[in-house]
Amino acid sequence: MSAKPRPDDIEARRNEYYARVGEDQLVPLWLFFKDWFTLEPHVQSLPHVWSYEALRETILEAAAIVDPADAERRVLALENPGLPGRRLATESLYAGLQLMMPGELAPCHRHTPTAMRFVLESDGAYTAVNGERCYMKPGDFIVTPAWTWHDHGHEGDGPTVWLDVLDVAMTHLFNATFTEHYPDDSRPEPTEPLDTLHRYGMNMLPVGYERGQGASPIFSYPYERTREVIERLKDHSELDACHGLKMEYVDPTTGGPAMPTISAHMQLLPAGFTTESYRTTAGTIYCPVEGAGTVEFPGAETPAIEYRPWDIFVIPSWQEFRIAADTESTIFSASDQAAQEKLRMWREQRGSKGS
Ligand code: GTQ
Repeated sequence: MSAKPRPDDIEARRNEYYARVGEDQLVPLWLFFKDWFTLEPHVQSLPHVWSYEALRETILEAAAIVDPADAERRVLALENPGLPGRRLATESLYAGLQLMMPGELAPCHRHTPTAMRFVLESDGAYTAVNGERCYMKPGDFIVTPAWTWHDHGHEGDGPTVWLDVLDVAMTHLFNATFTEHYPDDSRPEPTEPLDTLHRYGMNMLPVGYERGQGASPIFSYPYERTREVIERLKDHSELDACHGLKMEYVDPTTGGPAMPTISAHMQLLPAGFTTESYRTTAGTIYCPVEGAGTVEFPGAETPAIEYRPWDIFVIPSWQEFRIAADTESTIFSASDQAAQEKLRMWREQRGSKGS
């Protein structure tokens, strides 16, 4: 009966079909299956380092240009070179460098994105969460849970600089971003300083406390304590080949990550230690506190990253790397591992992909 359609005939019929279904908001999956269901992640973000020496000079210039009272926050977003125009450090995390000068106040607001701060320079500046002031010192890690009122102030001397990391790309993805400004340009009455640390962070909990409310009830994890823990452990601890001595900041009421979406860690690498090759789907933002070294990308053309204290570098999802510490290094990091684990998406690979 009918002959098999000629190849250019079927091609024409397909194209006519694609155009017609397209008008009805339909797309044939077979046209994009391979693009979407990749054998492994196709990552756009790139490894990148911002040197603190250069960053510091640049953010200080902003002091003369904008005031946090008008700008809401005086922050430079760290935009990944592989994500132009996206304002993101990795596909899932925003990172920004915030500056406060003596006497300044940043207005009080709250938003559904969760925020964390990692302090680079500070003497006498505070961030307040629900009115509880937390005076910042270099190396401190601070949690601002979703929908908590927060404001910043500076009562000391010299510039205060910290790194903000927020999960705002996730609230955008889920169309769940809300922001509210505290009424009348005011702020909550200050409460007892360090209250939450004493109430929840001393291996005890108030009777009847409802555990696991999402984020840690402790706002502040001072570097003094983190450093002491690492110092006390380092000489008699077996070092993980991929991580050295690596400790996670946790919600003490659950033992889980301090925030529902963002994981935060501090790791120590002894002088001369080189980690084994490693990769994880958790794109990670690093900030060394002490030490100097190199991040290498075995088998890739990506140039190595040299790090010094307070530099900020990003290692994207599924990027194989190893860290070689020239001098004893303590390195803070924040990633989306907490969110990925909850969604059962997180993976890691220890050792080289070739081996
Ligand atoms: O300090 O509250 O980098 O709301 C971005 C959004 C900081 C903050 C940022 C914010 C803040």
